[in-house]
Amino acid sequence: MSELKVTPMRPRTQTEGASAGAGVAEERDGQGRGEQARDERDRIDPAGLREEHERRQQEQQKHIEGVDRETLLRMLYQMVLIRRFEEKAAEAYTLGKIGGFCHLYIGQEAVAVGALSALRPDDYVLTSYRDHGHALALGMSADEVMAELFGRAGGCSAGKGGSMHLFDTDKHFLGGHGIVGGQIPLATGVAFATKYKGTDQATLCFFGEAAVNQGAFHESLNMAQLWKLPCVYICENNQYGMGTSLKRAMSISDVSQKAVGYGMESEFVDGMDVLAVRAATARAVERARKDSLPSLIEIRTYRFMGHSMSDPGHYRTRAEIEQYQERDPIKVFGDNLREKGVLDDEGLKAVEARVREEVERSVKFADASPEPAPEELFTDIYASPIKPGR
Ligand SMILES: Cc1ncc(C[n+]2csc(CCOP(=O)(O)OP(=O)(O)O)c2C)c(N)n1
Ligand SMILES: [Mg+2]
Repeated sequence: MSELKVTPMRPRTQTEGASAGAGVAEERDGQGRGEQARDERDRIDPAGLREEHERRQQEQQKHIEGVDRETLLRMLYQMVLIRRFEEKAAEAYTLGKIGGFCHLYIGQEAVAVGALSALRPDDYVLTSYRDHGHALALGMSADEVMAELFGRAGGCSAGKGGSMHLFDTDKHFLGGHGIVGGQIPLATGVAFATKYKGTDQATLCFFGEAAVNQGAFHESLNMAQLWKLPCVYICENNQYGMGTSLKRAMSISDVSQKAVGYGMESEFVDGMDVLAVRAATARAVERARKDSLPSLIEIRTYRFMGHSMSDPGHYRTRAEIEQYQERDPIKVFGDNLREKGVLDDEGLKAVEARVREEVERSVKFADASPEPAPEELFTDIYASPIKPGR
């Protein structure tokens, strides 16, 4: 169907069935015997996983040779920054410094960092509420992102958006959206606008796999292919929509196949390999820029933390999480960079130290930043703001 190569990662054998371990299947709401039998078939095979892990490790080492050192180190820095930033955000949340919802990206860092590394600064980016990683990977400062999480005036959305509504027009980052799938038609419209204006900008639209069953996704893909819009649709398939596993909610498990019905190019990528994500996105962005054509990329990933800060996690087992943590995208990349001599232990420690300093500083900045002033209540709400008292 396309010149893009699909690299299957044995999706159905390694993942969702893990919670069939002793006693856990009964805990899963609404599952019958048939489902449990399927879980048995899908049970994790540790030896197979290890073998695959090693194979992918070698694959990434080969990719490292084709990317310059500065880019590699920047990607590592961004991934570590996202991880440590979010660990700090989780701590601040439990201290009551962050209100409302807060969805962590830990485990998925390679997706935002790899994909956004393939963009030009004037390309557009839209994503869901799980947006801290994208904002940081786009170069937004940890200060303004942390202050936004704290609801402070120094935040990127002036403290009125919070965790789910990060935004930066200078960086062409158009949100941060709380409605599942809401950003998909918006991104389609942005791609339409750039095409109408005759620019060669690409638009990247990130969303979770649970958004794919929405009508808006299908309507958007249909229009994008029909009108040849330069939009790259990136499904971050972390395999769960809140507490519901993909296989309980979707009739097929390979999201990339959804493109077939619209005659659109598609690709399936390992989301634990930052360089594989970068390469696949670069191919799709080139298609958008040169040929004004859309693409769908399914990036198979995993979130190590709960859906949000209030997730009891009854729908999966610790064993399943640990299986994925073995393929932690930051550890894999760091190990490979060391193996290939791009940096040594000291270099890695220096990255951690720089990141820690940046994150600590962001908390101080957010703490010191004032609450938004009451008179700001009506600003930045509509393009033509309603004047108070009218
Ligand atoms: C239209 C709509 N329906 C339901 C919700 C509630 N909701 C918030 S997150 C979520 C799950 C989305 O999962 P997915 O798209 O896979 O993204 P992930 O959270 O895994 O990143 C749901 C159902 C919502 N915000 N918007
Ligand atoms: Mg999901």
